[in-house]
Amino acid sequence: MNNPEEDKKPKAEVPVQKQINRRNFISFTTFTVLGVAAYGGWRKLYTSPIETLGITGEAHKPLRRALNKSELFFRNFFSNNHLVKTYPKSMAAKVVRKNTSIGADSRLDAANWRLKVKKLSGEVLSISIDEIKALTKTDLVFDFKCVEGWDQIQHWGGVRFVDFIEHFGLHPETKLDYVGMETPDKGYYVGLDMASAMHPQTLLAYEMNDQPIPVPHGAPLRLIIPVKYGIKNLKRIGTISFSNRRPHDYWAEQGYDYYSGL
Ligand SMILES: Nc1nc2c(c(=O)[nH]1)N[C@H]1C(S)=C(S)[C@@H](COP(=O)(O)O)O[C@H]1N2
Ligand SMILES: [Mo]
Repeated sequence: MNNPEEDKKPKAEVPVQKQINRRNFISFTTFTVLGVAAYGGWRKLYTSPIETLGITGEAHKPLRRALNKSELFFRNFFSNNHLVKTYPKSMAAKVVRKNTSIGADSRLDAANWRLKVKKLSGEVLSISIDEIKALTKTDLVFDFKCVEGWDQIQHWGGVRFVDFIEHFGLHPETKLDYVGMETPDKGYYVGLDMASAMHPQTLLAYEMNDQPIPVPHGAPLRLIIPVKYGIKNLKRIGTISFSNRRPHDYWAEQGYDYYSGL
């Protein structure tokens, strides 16, 4: 290569065909090396384990890791103490918009409704609506946002999730990463990261505009979680559970963002 004799020779003396062959060889080699690398990368992704079935549209783990990173960024950016903007009661809509009510549109058996809370010990609490109403009530007037593109200032009342946790001694459960909530018939379900569930404005709501929540809006108890889009605000809560694995999530299974944060 570094033969000085060779270097001195004018370029034109190298036969043209030879030059072309060398170029061809270089591009072929480069192409092959890149190709093998790309195939290897693709193969690695293709054969990587799939995320928990049914969640995040079954994304492969490396992709999920990228998603987790953006999720962490937003979690830190909107820290636990970051409060959502609130409004005076007078600004709350009198006619509240209604959206889908999957798992919450059948007749409500109010007399037999109980909130089931699955504790880590295996014990299942069965809590009546009166027990929940006996706890400190918090009102919240905020701008409710649906991913479909509408928003509305609404007034909800209920017990803060943190106060509920405190009252029922669920501290060990809050050490886990996720909270799962389902309708009594399991027709609709959401998974929530613990930080958002424990956000000081997250409510287990039983009132809308100072009245018991009407059935179309999630009677007798619904989730109001203002740091999330509407899809996570589960109506007619039946069961609450805690886990280190992502609980299944109705809309994430349809391809929506699992985190669905604002
Ligand atoms: N059980 C249940 N909860 C649900 C839904 C649903 O279909 N079923 N839809 C969600 C969506 S997409 C939105 S925007 C809000 C709408 O609540 P609203 O009907 O009281 O406006 O409820 C959320 N909670
Ligand atoms: Mo929504």
